[in-house]
Amino acid sequence: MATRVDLEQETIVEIRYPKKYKVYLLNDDYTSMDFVVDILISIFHKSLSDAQQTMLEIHKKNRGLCGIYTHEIAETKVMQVHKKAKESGFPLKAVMEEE
Ligand code: TYC
Repeated sequence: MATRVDLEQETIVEIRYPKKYKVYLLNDDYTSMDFVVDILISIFHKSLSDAQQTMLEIHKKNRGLCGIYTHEIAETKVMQVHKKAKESGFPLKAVMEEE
């Protein structure tokens, strides 16, 4: 004869989230304020007033957070900033840092 035993089972699930990276713009003396605002709108999808605020923060504190992304997207944002800046003759730099 067989007896059915109902065992309670606990399942442990480990979820690993991808690391996130902060992308910052750095201040310099040559890039125009309008160009930085344009970058913040076109690459970081900020509103005009957000972009103006972030640009002034960078101007005063030397760097400002533009967004937090997965590695590949953060890398792409940095490359897009450098490409647009180079094309426009500005020395604007972006950096990424693990969160
Ligand atoms: N400091 C620049 C100026 O006075 C403006 C500026 C702001 C440049 C932010 C870069 O990431 C930057 N024209």
